[in-house]
Amino acid sequence: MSKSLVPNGDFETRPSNGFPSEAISDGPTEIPNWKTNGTVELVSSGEKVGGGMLLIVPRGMHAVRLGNDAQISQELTVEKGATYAVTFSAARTCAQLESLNVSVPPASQTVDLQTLYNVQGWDPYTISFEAGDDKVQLIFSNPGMEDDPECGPIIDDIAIKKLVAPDKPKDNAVVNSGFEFGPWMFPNVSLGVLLPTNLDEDTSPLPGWMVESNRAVRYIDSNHYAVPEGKRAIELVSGKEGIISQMVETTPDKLYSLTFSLGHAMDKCKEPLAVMAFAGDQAQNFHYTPDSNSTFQVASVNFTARADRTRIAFYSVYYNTRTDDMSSLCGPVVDDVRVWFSGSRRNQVQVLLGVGLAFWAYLLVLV
Ligand SMILES: [Ca+2]
Repeated sequence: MSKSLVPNGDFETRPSNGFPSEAISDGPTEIPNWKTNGTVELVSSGEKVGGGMLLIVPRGMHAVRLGNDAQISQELTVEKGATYAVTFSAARTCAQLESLNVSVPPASQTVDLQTLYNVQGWDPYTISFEAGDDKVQLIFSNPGMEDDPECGPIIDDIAIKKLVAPDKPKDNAVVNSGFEFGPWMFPNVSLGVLLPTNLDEDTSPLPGWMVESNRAVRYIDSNHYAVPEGKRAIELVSGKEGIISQMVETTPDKLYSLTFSLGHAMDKCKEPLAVMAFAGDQAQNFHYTPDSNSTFQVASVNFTARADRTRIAFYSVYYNTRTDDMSSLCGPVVDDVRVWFSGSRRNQVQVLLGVGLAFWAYLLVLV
């Protein structure tokens, strides 16, 4: 088991009176390492609830279900002042509006589980916090009050990772430009990690970046997806409702280029794939054009900085789904984002000249 898992974060540690599914005793089940409040149940893979619905256990044999207003918590030893990302898997049990509140007081975030991002019915998510002390309480609670007491979110695989602030490269104004710094990902989970809304750039689970929208973007790894550069990238899975952005340092009135890799994750995502890229007052959309030699292409936007900070942002132009199940959400991949001083207009002129020459060459071939 990974050292990033919090103690009994996968709920596979056997309670002293056995798992409820073994029906050894009728007493309330304790959950080793966790404190509980309200109706918290250890559920087993293959178990059904009233109505015959099969409970989803993300991984392994066991997970927990939080009933109305119920919570589980655990005290963690951390490094005061450091920023941490918590990765956990969550599933909803009923086709109702379910959400999960994750808090490390005073930080608190509610994750919406209404959107099903893939057909397996569960997804890994991440949230982050800055440790105000060397002991913190990690609390998962179900803020819902549903009519059916058998509803309520299921959680599993809770892991924690201390985030390291990436160095700022000399020739690139973008921090964490290749998305290599981010939350914990289980090496054998193929679903990536969803990054929900995060407007606080100082404590983002993806250092340097914000998720501005109310839907999530997916953090993907090269073990399971095609990644343009390094081991990690972002897949924009929520159309115009999944926006990642960063405020980069710029010098007013200077000309810059934003370049990035636009790719296909090779996850059976149905094309067309396209992103809208923003840099200052410029916005441009780019379609991914498949090339047999590569899973990505490089795109660029030129802009003149108007202030000492310029916003760059990306969203997916389309709402894409996978071709095999027609419902799992997917989209274009963005990686290797660079903002650099282009100094003069020369580069732009060269590109235009190049395009012009190619056009004339094309005409000559036609003739
Ligand atoms: Ca990368």
